[in-house]
Amino acid sequence: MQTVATNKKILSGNEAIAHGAYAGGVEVASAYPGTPSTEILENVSKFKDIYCEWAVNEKVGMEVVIGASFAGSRSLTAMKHVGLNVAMDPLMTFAYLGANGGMVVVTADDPGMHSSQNEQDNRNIAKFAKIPMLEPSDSQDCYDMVQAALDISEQFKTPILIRTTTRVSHSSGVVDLGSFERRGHGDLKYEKDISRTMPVPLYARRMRVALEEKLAKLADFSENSKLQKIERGDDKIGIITSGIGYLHAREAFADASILKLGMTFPIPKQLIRDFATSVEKLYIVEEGDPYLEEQILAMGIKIEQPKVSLRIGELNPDRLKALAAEAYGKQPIKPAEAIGDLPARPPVLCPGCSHRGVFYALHRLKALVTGDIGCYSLGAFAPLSAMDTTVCMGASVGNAHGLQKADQQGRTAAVLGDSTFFHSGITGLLNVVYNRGTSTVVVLDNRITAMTGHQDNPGTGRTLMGDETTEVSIEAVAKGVGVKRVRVVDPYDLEETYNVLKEELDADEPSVVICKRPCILGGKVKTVRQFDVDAQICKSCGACLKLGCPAIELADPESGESKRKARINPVLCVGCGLCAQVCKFEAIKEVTL
Ligand SMILES: Cc1ncc(C[n+]2csc(CCOP(=O)(O)OP(=O)(O)O)c2C)c(N)n1
Ligand code: SF4
Ligand code: SF4
Repeated sequence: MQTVATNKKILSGNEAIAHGAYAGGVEVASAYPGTPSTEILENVSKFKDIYCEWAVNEKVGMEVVIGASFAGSRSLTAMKHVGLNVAMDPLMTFAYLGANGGMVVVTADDPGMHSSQNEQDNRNIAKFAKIPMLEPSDSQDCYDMVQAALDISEQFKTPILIRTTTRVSHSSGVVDLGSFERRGHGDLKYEKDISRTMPVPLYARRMRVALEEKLAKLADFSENSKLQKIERGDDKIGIITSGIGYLHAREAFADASILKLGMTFPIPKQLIRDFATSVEKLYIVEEGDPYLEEQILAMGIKIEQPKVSLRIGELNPDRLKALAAEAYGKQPIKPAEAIGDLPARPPVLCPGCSHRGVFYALHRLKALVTGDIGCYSLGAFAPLSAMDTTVCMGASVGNAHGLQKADQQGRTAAVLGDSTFFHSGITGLLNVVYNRGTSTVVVLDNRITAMTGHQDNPGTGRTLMGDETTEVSIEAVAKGVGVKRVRVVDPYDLEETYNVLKEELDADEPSVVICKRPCILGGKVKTVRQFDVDAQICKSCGACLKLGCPAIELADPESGESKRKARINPVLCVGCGLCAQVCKFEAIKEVTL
């Protein structure tokens, strides 16, 4: 047992989850990064007595913590909402097997899609997977609920889900860490009992029945749990809410009575019934799907159906104030005016980004590009305009293979990053080789997981805990799964990149082109060069602008020239030299620093 001083700290929800995991005795944590969950593991890694790791994908992360739970250790995995889709296969069956050591799964949902390809409410997954779920509203809840969740998990022998949303994950608040002793390992250990760990039909059918019995017990627990709180106001309006909805409802409906549900699966039916009968009008405030609403309606309870819909996007005070105005029969609130006259700035790859040259070449090759998820998704936008599709992590490879098998004519390339390749690109590639495909897979190997904030991955040679490890070679993996044509190019060399891509796209067998250059922001690149445009030579042809480098601009209109010439912003230029390679007139030259 290790004693930690009593203290209060300002913590984001994600930091508070990490602190809760520490206090609650988590011994193993494994996760794959994804906004808004990434900082959970980054903060867990600060507690040296927790073993933690970046898993190659969420499914593996889930499997690792299941293994730790088998061993009797407390464990935690965290992921963004779409990550839970990847991890569903082991989770669904682990619900049958049940936890030994407490096992928490955090799903960080992203209403409003700040940094995600879809909006999905993973509260539905708790119900679907038949595992209990807690929903924190703020950082204090995050801290407390991780510890409560670990206890519930062990008490009921079940994995447990904690659902946060972007605001809960990223907002900071004061957390009272209390006076605690980090919980030790406890008495649980691995004990061989295949009737609990092997869901062959004989045992799985029994487990299925036991699971329903467990859910009934969890429903009783939910009914009487301190996680459910009633704040009595007047009895004219009652609100049932959870998660961030509670904070917004508290602000907008200052006088109302509120039932804040901390445990939202199973829901406490009797508590809800009693609360509903204690108020005149009942509203449900929840971010995302009508998850609570549908279950409460199914109980035959009357709920107000306001005109103001909360379904799509993030909740915010304005939306809740509009709902409150409607509920109290007041004038509708005018939505806040959008700030005008700000120039629209499309998202762009950083100056000197190693992905730029590849997209420039693919555009010139008129390739259909099945893309993937990473910084390189930005290759879809003008002027590069070189990506056609994005579905989910790793899908680029299967998508390209499908297009080819459906006889799509012309050049097709699957483009994905190094982290995405290790996450789920490898299996797609294996499928191409096995099924006699001819796809070209382009791996944009910038030696880091850039988009989520530069986390290590199997290609970087370093673990989350800072240890050196085997640096997995993408080239060797590609050859290992049976690809004969594997090429490595420097994407800063436009001619080489173009020629190699052309050859491989035209080849009638599977190929992999690894475009290798570290991310300019990864800390591994030292900027020592800079380029400038000689205005005397520049013919205003605009060729350099087609690279979409934010450092290249047009001279001011008042410069007096009939055509605006290109110029380079020295603050932004990092000297990749791509623009000098595309200028036919040699107007762009390296300058001495
Ligand atoms: C299933 C899933 N997990 C996590 C994410 C979050 N995510 C978006 S891009 C990305 C990794 C990108 O890294 P990499 O492929 O190396 O490309 P880079 O950003 O470095 O160009 C991650 C983890 C996601 N979108 N989907
Ligand atoms: S962070 Fe790195 S990979 Fe992402 S756009 Fe910038 S340079 Fe490119
Ligand atoms: S050298 Fe050219 S392309 Fe590269 S960062 Fe500078 S301006 Fe942009």
